[in-house]
Amino acid sequence: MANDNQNLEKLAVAKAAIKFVKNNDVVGLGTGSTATIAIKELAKLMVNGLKIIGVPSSEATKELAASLGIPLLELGKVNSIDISIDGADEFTENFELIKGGGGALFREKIVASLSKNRIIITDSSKKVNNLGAFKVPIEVLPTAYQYVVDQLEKLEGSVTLRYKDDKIFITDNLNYIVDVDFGLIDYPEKLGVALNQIDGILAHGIFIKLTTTILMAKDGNVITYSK
Ligand code: ABF
Repeated sequence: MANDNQNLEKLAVAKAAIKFVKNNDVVGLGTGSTATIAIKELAKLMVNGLKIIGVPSSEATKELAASLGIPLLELGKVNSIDISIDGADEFTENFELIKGGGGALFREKIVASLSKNRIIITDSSKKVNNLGAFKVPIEVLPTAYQYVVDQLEKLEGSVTLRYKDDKIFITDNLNYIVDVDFGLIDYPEKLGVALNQIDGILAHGIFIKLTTTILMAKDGNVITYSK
């Protein structure tokens, strides 16, 4: 559970992120605790007249947004998003991210890919020189599980099937998540390409060239990294 200071940091970056949202924007709504705060702040602006349409990146976000009265579009029926606001598990100053700690990486990646402007909201604990301390979440089709594990091990990954409450974690898309330790990743784009070649992987949590702005809370300030 985040402490008060962490919640204040999340609120600060959330408030900074929603300043980028314009009236009548189609807004990609991220997943995770920081994105949740941003969604609640967006709902407050709607009370003051902001008009947006949301595109949720998970069932949890869909339920939250619906409960706040945010009009929603179904991700599968959207061909363009004006701005998306989402969290991350790790990021570098080269705008390389690891996402998927919350298990929503596939839809998050589709939302980001559809977005003209992509805002990542984080805190200083997520900033790293090299990705990899956080294991790479990978969404795997259950029917391909053992094959994918073998291929990941050939890439020198140490594979852990994700569980939740003593049961295998099942994503919104009815797949498994494996968390893979590749050690510190010197060439994340190259690893991402290799992962994309493995049949049975729906998506991996290495996000490259999918971010335009990173907002990082640090010591009461918001630091902006922009491309
Ligand atoms: C989501 O934000 C996930 O990709 C990532 O795991 C999570 C980070 O969550 P939090 O903001 O709670 O740290 O986009």
